[in-house]
Amino acid sequence: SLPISVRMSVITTQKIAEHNSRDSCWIIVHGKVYDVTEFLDDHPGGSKIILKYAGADATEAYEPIHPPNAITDNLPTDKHLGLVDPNTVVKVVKEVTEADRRRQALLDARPSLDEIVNFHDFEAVAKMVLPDKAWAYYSSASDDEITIRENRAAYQRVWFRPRILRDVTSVDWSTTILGKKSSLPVYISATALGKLGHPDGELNLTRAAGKHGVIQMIPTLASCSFDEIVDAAIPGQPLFLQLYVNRDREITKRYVQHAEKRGVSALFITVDAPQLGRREKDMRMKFVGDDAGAKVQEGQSDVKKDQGVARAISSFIDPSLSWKDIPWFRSITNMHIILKGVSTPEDALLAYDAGCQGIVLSNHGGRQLDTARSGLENLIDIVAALKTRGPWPNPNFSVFVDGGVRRASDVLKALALGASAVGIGRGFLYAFSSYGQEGVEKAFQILRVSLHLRLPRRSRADQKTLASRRSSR
Ligand code: 173
Repeated sequence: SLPISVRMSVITTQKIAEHNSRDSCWIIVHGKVYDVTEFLDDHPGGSKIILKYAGADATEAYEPIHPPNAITDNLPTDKHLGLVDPNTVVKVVKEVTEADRRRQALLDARPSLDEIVNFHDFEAVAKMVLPDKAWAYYSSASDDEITIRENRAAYQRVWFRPRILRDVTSVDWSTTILGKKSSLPVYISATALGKLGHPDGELNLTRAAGKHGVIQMIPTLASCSFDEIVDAAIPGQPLFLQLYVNRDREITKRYVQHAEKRGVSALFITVDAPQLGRREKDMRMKFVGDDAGAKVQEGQSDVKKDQGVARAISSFIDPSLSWKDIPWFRSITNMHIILKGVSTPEDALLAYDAGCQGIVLSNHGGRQLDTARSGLENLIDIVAALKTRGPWPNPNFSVFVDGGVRRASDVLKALALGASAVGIGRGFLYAFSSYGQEGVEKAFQILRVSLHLRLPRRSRADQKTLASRRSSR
């Protein structure tokens, strides 16, 4: 076959602009032209948003909430019409809106990174600088948001009984997570739609993680494509993958096998979201902004009004997923298989007996079943149940916890109660939403210094000099 560049036709913007209606709707995404007429009613986010860009360039609206390959993968190839003729593109200077100006002012008013001392500070800055829709999506939890609060409260109800007189001159918290080295007993848990928070999206995490020896779990619903994220990793940087299982198992199979080929070593299958929780903060955002009020009054039937960002893009997730599917996953991949979203000893034992390599005690950051118990509390019963099956800690079965972890002391509590490592999602998300990659690096540093780890960069000689200076003072 001919190379793509020869086969692709070149289309003028004038021609594209003629296809600006429901009867014939062409759009431009990343310099390519697509006929989406027949796709309009299948678009998970509704047809109205596409029609807004009919005959024009939709890239800017498309970008934050779709991975680059979403359109190429979902649209039949005969609807890929060709390339925009660059000679016909009129460069429009992007109008700076009032909202843009307000956002820039908020970014300018951020405290300097030096002033950030804990994870709560990142959250406060993120709330201040994020666009309303992004904040609503990231921070929302289901129903009355009781579980998300409980996730924090659970850590605050656990008290230390510290042992004394142990030599703690050198402390080493580095560990192995599913056979991969990690500088901390913490990994970056998957969170969707990173570009709502920062133009580089998930790459902020990948780059910071590579630099600091932390493991990132790549989300299925990242804003960046899977390959962009893997390409941003340094050689040998360990990566895990979070998986939402598609109704079309062939798509899932291709995705999983591609990930394995690219070196991902563990698959975290999300099992607590067969249907998405009602996140009311996110849902209300449908009605906020430009034309929202009008839409309600018109009785618009096109946009499903009970949808927030998450629901709009989650229709591919298979609610029929069950224990019967686990052997199939084992048959398509050699990656470690971990079930993410386990809450009971019964299910922990089922996962163990099904041959999984681990579980994450998680309630999806309080975003799924409200009043589900915290992972930390569930940990106690679950570890007790697993001890009946074999040695503990079990080298072949890891138990992770996520939800509400904001401090190094939280990490220690989870480890003391039997967790192999803990996941942090929103904490790192807020760090890059407010300060990009540097924010994530600062977040790692906050954990490190709170665990009283020496910074790795200082040489031994430097440390001796420092020590003698201190003692001569
Ligand atoms: O918690 C979430 O928002 C989430 O997991 C999700 C699920 C489907 C689509 C987008 C995000």
